[in-house]
Amino acid sequence: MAIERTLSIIKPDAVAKNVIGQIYSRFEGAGLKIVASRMTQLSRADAEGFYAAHKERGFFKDLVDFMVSGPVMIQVLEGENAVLAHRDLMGATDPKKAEKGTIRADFAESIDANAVHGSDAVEAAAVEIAYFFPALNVYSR
Ligand code: RTP
Ligand code: MG
Repeated sequence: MAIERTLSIIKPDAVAKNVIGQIYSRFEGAGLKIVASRMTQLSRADAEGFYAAHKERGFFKDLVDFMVSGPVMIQVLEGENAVLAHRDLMGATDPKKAEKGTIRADFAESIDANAVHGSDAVEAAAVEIAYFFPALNVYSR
């Protein structure tokens, strides 16, 4: 099994709901370690840069508006097959389609306010981690 790192964002809706701890418990319960974390309020430039791959999509402006609507909690998770393990915990993008017991099924309101972000591949994770965390602020143990 490969030890991987992935980037997780607890989005403004879930931070506002005060469920950061409940979501962290799910990461820990699945064997994912939090090796860096930071609460921040994204600027439009931060959010547009982060989601640059989606800039031609019709939902891009709504996505950026939502991501800057309140503070987010950003973390690096580390563990066996972390990228897929994290996506499994998150559930489908649209919470109506998310499997029971997933973070989005339990905490998300809509496809826009869908509680969490997770990198979708190891290569994307490396880029996303570097976007938010300088190497010195990531702690392996
Ligand atoms: P994320 O990147 O946030 O982890 O979500 P994801 O991989 O499950 O979904 P992705 O396709 O990467 O889309 C990024 C975010 O854009 C919003 N979205 N809206 N209205 C729509 O059809 C639509 N499709 C995507 C969602 O908030 C999604 O999380
Ligand atoms: Mg995505």
